[in-house]
Amino acid sequence: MRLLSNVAPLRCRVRLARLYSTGTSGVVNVMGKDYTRDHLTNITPTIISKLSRKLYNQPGHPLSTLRALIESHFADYAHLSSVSPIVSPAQNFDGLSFPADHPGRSPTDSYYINKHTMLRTHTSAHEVEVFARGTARYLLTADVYRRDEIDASHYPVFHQMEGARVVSADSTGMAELTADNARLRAELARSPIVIDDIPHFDARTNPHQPEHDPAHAVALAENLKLSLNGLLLKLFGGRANLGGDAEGGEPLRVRWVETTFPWTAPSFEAEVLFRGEWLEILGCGVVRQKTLENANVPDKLAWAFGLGLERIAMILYSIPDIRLFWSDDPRFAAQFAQGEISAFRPYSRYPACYKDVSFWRPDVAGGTRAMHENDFCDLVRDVAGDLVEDVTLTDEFEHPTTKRQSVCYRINYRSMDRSLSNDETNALHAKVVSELKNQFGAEIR
Ligand code: FA5
Ligand code: MG
Repeated sequence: MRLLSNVAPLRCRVRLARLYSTGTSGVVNVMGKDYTRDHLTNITPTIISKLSRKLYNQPGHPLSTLRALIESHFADYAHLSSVSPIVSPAQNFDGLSFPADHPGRSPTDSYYINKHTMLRTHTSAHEVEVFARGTARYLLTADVYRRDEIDASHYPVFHQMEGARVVSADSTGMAELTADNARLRAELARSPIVIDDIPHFDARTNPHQPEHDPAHAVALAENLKLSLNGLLLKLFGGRANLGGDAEGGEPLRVRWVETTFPWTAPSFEAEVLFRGEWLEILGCGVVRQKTLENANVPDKLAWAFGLGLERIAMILYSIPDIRLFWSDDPRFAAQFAQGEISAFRPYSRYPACYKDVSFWRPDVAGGTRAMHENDFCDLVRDVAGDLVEDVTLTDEFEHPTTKRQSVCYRINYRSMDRSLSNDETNALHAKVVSELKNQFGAEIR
């Protein structure tokens, strides 16, 4: 959906004074604490209202059942949760060796309370502190926050589970992994699963760390993949609603692909074939020694993974829209029982109502940058909450002489629970337009 690059030249500095009503001074209260605002502050009331929901603790909620299922696969791991989502950029990025110019750090992509404090964008933000406590094996379940577009599969809050295993960097650690690998390999060989594997490292495209003995790197990467193959078999294997051939007794197909993360090498993603499509389920890798040094455990080796709970739950429960996880409608909650995976039965689909808004793209964040699509989406969420189903950029152009950019967004208003009246939709849309003017000084076309 993003057609424009998010960097646009600075323009219209005169409008600075009436920018973003929430302002760059004063305080913002988050989870009972006041934080001083600054030029990075972009957390919104909608996001603040999500911070204490803990869907993964709600009995019967699909995310809670899924979490318990994954915990049962890693039964001898420490099961951690309820860790505050408020972290420092050092926890979320620096401790994990994210480069200074990594796009994830941008306030267009992440929620900042101020320059010292942000909402975690992934559960890996807690790796260093948990490693530092000496925890050898853990799973950590938490809500994570990313500024993003609005559609059926994107929501600014979602849930991840991080898993990690630490061993000593000596013959004891290697013996532990080797024995475990033999056991897991034998188990999987007897199971209905087909694994499209790739080498545990590739000197050119997915190298092991220079600090690692290649044999150690292989043992770690193999242990990581074997542990996750077993998990994917537990989650997806033999599910009646797997669709297609799987119901006819076909084995589960898992595919491993190379990727990169700043704090792991080698790094991988696992994909599962579901209804004819390969779906990315998780990212993982062998943890860089730098990360273990940051945790004061330089004489350890580790692997880690992070998986997205909504993505898996939407597949296993046939849930068509990510907003449903947040629904208070009893027709959603009453369908599910803790510990059982069952297909969601849609209760109805109410009419959609499309409304367009065209405006000259204003400057935001104290005039430091042009409005990004994620800024617009946050504004729409603050006005319309979960009554907005998706937002699409339908047109844009740059004025040949003034170089001002014009954009047109189409907002699809649709409730999951009821029919919206025309009056209600018109009022919501009028509020979006007036907030665009008030908060950002946008000129409507
Ligand atoms: C990460 O977040 C890494 N922290 C994963 C990791 C952990 C790597 C430990 C190495 C070691 P990524 O951004 O790809 O990576 O997200 C991981 C998973 O979260 C994805 O595979 C997907 O299942 C889920 N996910 C990512 N973005 C979204 C989204 N916008 N909505 C729902 N699920 C998402
Ligand atoms: Mg990914």
